Amino acid sequence: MINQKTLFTCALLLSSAIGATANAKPLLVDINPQLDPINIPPVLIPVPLPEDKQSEYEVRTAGAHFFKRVVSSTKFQTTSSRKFTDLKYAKTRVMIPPNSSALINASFDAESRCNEPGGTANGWCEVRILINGSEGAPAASKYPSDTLAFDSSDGGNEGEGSWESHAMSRHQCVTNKSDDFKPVEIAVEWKLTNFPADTNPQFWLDDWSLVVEMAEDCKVRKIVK
Ligand SMILES: [Ca+2]
Ligand SMILES: [Ca+2]
Repeated sequence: MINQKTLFTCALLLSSAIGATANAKPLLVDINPQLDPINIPPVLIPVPLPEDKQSEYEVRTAGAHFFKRVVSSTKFQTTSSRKFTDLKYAKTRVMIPPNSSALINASFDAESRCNEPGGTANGWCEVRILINGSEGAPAASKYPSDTLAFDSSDGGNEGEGSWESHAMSRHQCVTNKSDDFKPVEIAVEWKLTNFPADTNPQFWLDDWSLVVEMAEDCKVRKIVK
């Protein structure tokens, strides 16, 4: 789906940044899978650690599904925003029953185009799904610069006719400890990432669907090394 999305890692010495001893082991950090490693000089880049440590992986388990909603559109939208903004109409609200928890599963698929006329930047077009105010797991956008490329411009090789079909899903346990139903909003946001400021890339989405499901009694386990 993303031809140039090649994972690479950079050995990063953080001893001075975090006050560790000179004997501290180098920390391996994914600095940017979307960038072409051929064009990046092999230097140590001072990537700040996120406030809360990333899990190696996470497991969410629930029982039977008890709810499903599908929001969809056949009308295209475009954005040139470099900051996350709402994908119009791709938003809905569900209700968590009193004194319960639910696994909320949100899936999004669309016809997509991500292009920069005349440009050669290794930019990408990013989507995130907010569940109850924060990005559902895997929360890729929470840990820049290794964020999710829903689509990419392929270094300028994508054009006005580069329509493709892409998909993603996000998940979250939401607990309602009250005696009333708890409203929870699910919203799709989109933006352009890593394009130079003086360029005019465009992100197109069309024929999209947002599928929201809930399953009863959610438990989450985060595995951190
Ligand atoms: Ca259409
Ligand atoms: Ca593409």
